[in-house]
Amino acid sequence: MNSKQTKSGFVTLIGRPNVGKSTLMNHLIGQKIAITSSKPQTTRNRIQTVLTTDDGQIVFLDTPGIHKAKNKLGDYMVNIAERTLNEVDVICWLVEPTTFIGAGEQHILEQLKKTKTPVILVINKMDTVKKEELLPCIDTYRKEYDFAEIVPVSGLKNQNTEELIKCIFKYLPYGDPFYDEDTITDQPMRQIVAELIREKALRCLDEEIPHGIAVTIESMKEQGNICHIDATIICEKESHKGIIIGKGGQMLKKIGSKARPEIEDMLEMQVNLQLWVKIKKDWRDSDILMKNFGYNPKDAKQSE
Ligand SMILES: Nc1nc2c(ncn2[C@@H]2O[C@H](COP(=O)(O)OP(=O)(O)OP(=O)(O)O)[C@@H](O)[C@H]2O)c(=O)[nH]1
Ligand SMILES: [Mg+2]
Repeated sequence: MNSKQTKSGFVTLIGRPNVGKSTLMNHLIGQKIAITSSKPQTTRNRIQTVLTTDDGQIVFLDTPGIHKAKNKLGDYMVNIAERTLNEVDVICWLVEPTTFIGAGEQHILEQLKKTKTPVILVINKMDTVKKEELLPCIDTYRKEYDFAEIVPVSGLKNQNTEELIKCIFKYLPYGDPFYDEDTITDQPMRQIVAELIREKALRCLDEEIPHGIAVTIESMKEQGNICHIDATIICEKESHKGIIIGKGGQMLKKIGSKARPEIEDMLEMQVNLQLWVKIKKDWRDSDILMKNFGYNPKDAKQSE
């Protein structure tokens, strides 16, 4: 069928929180699957997406930002991210375009030194600096590690992303695609809906609260041309519940009205979205509650 031999393999996107991993992944596959926000620690689970081209297939793993964890959820997130390092053909390490290598980057460098997997250094957000500022940045990082490639990109503005894809293919093994070409992600629809609601909550709410919320889908039923969705926003404190609901329910309404059109676009049908708010004290430090909200501590354990 194919005159040309195709390549296929797994590529993880790792880096500190907020460097733009999810934004880049969405642009690479040309569809919004992972949620993004200006607040660190947005992504909490490994999210797999698939890019199929004439050259073959790349399976991307978007991961939570690697940070100093302050609770069990944080540990879970960091373990999920670091675990991918040994499971892939290529590691893309995303960094900010600066010449300062902080403790966070040093920690990641130490993890990279333990693997034999080729590492592509992706200097993201190149749109925020002048071209001449990139060279010193490249030099700084080159001294720290023997990268397979160094590629500046802008995920947000889609700059130089074709070049990144070309570089990735260089390091993938020859082989048949893992998934059929229509496959975009492994995320179940309910999960994507829950994440879209969490994204809107993250974007609408201030500082402290977003880190303590989770979203669960209680029910999702199609009736004729309408999909009825009941979802619950979980938070940690009574005071947070008040803020999430807002005066006269205004905040909850705002979150719902931002999430609904995106869910409708995705499901290609009308949506009736009902949002509820519940308190689960300290859920981020409870194995049982975390598991309930889709963060199974078992999944984060190293398999070796
Ligand atoms: N200017 C600029 N901003 C970007 C770029 N990529 C991402 N951002 C912004 O950076 C912020 C974080 O983006 P995310 O994609 O959520 O970052 P992340 O690395 O997935 O973050 P975590 O999931 O928290 O680890 C958002 O406000 C993005 O709009 C870029 O190339 N240029
Ligand atoms: Mg992310």
